[in-house]
Amino acid sequence: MAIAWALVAIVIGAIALVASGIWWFTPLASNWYEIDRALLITLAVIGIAFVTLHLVLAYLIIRYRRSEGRAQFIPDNPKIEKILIGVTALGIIVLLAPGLFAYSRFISPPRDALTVEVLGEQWRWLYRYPGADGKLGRVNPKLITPRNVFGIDLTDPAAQDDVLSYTELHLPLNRAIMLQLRSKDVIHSFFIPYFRVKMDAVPGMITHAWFIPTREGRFQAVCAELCGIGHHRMQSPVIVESQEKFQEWLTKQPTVAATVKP
Ligand SMILES: [Cu+2]
Repeated sequence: MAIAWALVAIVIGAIALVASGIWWFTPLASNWYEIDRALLITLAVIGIAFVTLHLVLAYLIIRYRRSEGRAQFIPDNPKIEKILIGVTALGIIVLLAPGLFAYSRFISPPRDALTVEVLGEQWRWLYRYPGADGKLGRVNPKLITPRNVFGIDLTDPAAQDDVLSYTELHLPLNRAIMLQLRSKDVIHSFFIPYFRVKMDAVPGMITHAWFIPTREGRFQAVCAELCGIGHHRMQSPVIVESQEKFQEWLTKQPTVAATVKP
């Protein structure tokens, strides 16, 4: 009996926790409402399954406890099996479909997106913007020095006007952003919770993630992959501002030609 009541208490506690909202999502500040929708549908499906299964189990424990006689053994029941298979299949479809819609959008970024390079290293995030030519210059890990932390190929004409930010990520409001991620040492994961953006930065390869910031303000990027003793301080401010303010900030930042070149 105690087990049955414990199951009921778990169900009530779980519902109260969700209803209280203390661990609810941060308010969305990007275009990725599909991701929130997929999460909510997942929560609803597993929530219904969780509550139903726990309550059924509690009921069965009480109904067939020893003083009430033994439960009856039924070798098989095709009708119940058909219902269970049908409900389970439906549940899996409802769980998977919204994620596929979100994923199809995720893998088809807008063509006019602004490319920003994010470089992870133990333990900070560095950013590089294309200059007026709209193109990021070539990089080569062999060219990395304390001065040229990005490993930029200084002979590449496209690299000269690249703009570097060693501390903050500034983004223009309502403009599609394509992040291009690299790592210099171990696997990091670039995560901006308010934007629902999270992508691994892996040594030896370039990864991508895109989004549209839809709210002005200050946000935070963190590392979501345990990457060493300084992992907890691998974070940086993310500032979303109007196109004009963004442009003003960008022109004040050091370019490759002005700072990295000897
Ligand atoms: Cu990290």
